Amino acid sequence: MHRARGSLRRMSRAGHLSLGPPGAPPVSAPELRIALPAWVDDVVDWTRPYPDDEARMRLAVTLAAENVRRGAGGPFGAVVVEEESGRLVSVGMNRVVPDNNSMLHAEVIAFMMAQRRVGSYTLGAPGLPAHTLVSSCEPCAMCLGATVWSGVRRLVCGATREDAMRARFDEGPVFPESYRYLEAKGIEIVRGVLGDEARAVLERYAATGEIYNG
Ligand code: AZG
Ligand code: ZN
Repeated sequence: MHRARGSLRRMSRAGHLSLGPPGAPPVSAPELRIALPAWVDDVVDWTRPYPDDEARMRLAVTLAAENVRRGAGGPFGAVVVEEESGRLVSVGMNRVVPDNNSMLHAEVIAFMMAQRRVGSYTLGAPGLPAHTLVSSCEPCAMCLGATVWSGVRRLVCGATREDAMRARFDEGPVFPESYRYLEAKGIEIVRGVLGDEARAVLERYAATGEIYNG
């Protein structure tokens, strides 16, 4: 391919995105594909119900731990379940580094997959059952915002924001008022479920892994 000197023309590994110089229109129609890694199906049992917060959190922490063990991303996992039935709707794990995408936090992936699956941009759409997000760590600023618009009715957290910051992650501007805002919207918040196990994954990653937003 001819490359003009100083041009920012680039082709992604998948060949989807080609950018010209700043200000120029894209050379081809951009496309972004977000996929879960194949190992997810070795770790996740999609057929069983996850009836309580501990069972749900165990899966979120397992996803985080496997992500670290396989060198597949940051030490965060998340799941979306139907609150009443315990049916598993989606899972997510941090994919920032392998996919070169700062948005791909575990919670965001779980929300996107869940909304695709139910066929609605909100999990709170009329006629849908109530949904819960279970995250191995309290959400960062981006994911807490995403939680508001996801349509979930409950948020269940494992490790704390302080645990993540101790592992050198910058979790952004999250304040007690941020949580009060969610509660005022009718979202129930539960903290500290399997907190020790979730923190241990953060600590393991901090010893060796790349801190991409510290
Ligand atoms: C993060 N915090 C949470 N909660 N989840 C992720 O995927 C993150 N990535 N960086 N900080
Ligand atoms: Zn986040």
